[in-house]
Amino acid sequence: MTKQIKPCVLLTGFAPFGGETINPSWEAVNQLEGLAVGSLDSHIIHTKELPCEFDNALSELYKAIDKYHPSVVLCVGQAGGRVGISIERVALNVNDARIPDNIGNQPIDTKVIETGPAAYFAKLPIKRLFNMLKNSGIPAEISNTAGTYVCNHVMYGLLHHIETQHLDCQAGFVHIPYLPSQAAHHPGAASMANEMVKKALTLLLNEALAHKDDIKVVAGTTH
Ligand code: PCA
Repeated sequence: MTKQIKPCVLLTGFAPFGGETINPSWEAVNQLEGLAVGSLDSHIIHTKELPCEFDNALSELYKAIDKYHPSVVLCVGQAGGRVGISIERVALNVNDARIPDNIGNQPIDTKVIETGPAAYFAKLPIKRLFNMLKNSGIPAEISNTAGTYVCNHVMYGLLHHIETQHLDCQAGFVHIPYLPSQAAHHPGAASMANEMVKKALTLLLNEALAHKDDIKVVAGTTH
């Protein structure tokens, strides 16, 4: 008899980087492990902390996807200075690191995947997700750049993996602001409390599970 695996979603966060001692993405994601989401609690949340390291972050992510066979993969990262939940529209096939990663690698103008296309769009109904967060009273925006550091690298690798492995899986990336305790050390920077980030992530997963198709609304884009 084959073992029945409960349908699941995979949420990832990152290790701290760039001199910070915490990463708000893992602080929130870690606390959602095992929670049920979706209509009638159809899916369970599995979580994974990714290292802030080029290449290694992707091999860890692929291992988790192989292990769980998730219906949705949502990767989350810190973008200090952004003002709300930043739903990423696109990942570029470029690594261009402003600072070294956590093991000292600093690729400049290299490709994420040598033979890959220039970009991939998120496989999520991003406008619908944006609208839903806004209507739930959570600051949000559509972002047109995930940067050129480890987060963009992970988003690109994730979407390339899903495309080339023909996985039936929704996938994308959101950047989140600093936690208030971090913003206290970055005068003028916006922040979002952990409770609100967790609520936003849960709402995003529910909405993605409920709808694959997008809607046409104006994006609150600043990036
Ligand atoms: N943010 C970085 C990498 C890890 C993270 O949380 C980025 O935006 O690339």
